[in-house]
Amino acid sequence: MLKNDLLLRAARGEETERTPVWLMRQAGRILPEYRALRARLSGFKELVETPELAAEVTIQPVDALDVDAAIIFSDILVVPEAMGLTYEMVEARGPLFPETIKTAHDVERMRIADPEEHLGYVLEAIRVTKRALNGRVPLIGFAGAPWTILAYMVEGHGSKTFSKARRMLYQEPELAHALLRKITATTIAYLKAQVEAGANIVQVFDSWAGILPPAHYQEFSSRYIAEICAAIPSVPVTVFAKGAFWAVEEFAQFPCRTIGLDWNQDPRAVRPLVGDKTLQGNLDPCALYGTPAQVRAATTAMLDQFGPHRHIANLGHGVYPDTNPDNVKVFIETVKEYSPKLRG
Ligand code: 1CP
Repeated sequence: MLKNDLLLRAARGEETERTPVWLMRQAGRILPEYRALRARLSGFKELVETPELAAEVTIQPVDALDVDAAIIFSDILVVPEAMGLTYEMVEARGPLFPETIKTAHDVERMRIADPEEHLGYVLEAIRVTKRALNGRVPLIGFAGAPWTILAYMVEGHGSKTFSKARRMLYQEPELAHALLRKITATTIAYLKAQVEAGANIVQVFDSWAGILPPAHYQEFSSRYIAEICAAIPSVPVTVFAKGAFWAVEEFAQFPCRTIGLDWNQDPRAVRPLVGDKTLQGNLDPCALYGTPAQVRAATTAMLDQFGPHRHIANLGHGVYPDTNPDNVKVFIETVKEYSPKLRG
């Protein structure tokens, strides 16, 4: 039994006494306690692959920030690794795949991962976290959308353009689909296993949605996200496709419950397009660089735009590591103080 189930009730579309709030990337470098723990370790992967440590940093923001949900500390790139493509996390630079996907043979070599066998450390981290949370708040599980995972597997690292990955969609669409099918099968099994391990809601991150033209988005991304949503009927699913403003009406037809908005989207324009779906978002992460009074004003303006119900307050993307945690607290406290007033 959950003591605070605001997030789940809002996700299901039920009316709540106030708007729930959490932040994408809430576990991480904004917190001094995260940096202290991280400094004692060999690297990011040790943290991700040691369930007790992953659980500890998952719970840090619940203690420090009093958010309404925890998100399991992991990364979307554990999925390509489970399929057979190892990643490194280079300090201050980001992920790097020493080998990438180029040919049909490379795609054939990739396995549809077995969650217990290849991602057991994440499932164990979820179990440890659930025990330690003891029902304080819901736990969010997550995975990358197949297109975003393909982008890293083909490109090998972060990129502004992901032009190698996008080239594959034009030059070898069948090869891209073969890989996307394997990623989708892995992701469905993985998210189901996360739910079995204790995740109360899951989020699909399509971080690189916005670099595709709409026709390619339908052909190579959204149809696979729809498959994932249909395969997870037991908990609410949130779809966050950064930059894909054109896809919102399509998502409204998906068997998902919540649609994440980035800060480029106007909630007042989106609301009439999405029926009874819940919306999540969407304060500009840079708004947290303002003074506390500015953060308060930006947050109340955002809450006014979404209205009282079917909203989960969040940023429009992950919180930036150099954000002052005091301003993050102002954001959270403003949601808690102001959103009940919206209920009149
Ligand atoms: O030690 C460190 O602080 C390294 C930075 C870091 C962290 C804290 C990385 C490297 N990943 C994470 C954790 C992480 N990644 C979480 C934790 C839970 C939380 O939200 O609190 C989550 C949900 C992710 C998901 C993730 N990883 C995404 C999707 C969300 C998004 O931000 O769009 C993506 C694209 C990644 C890849 C990745 N991992 C790390 C970096 C620096 C990147 C981006 C690289 C790039 O620029 O392409």
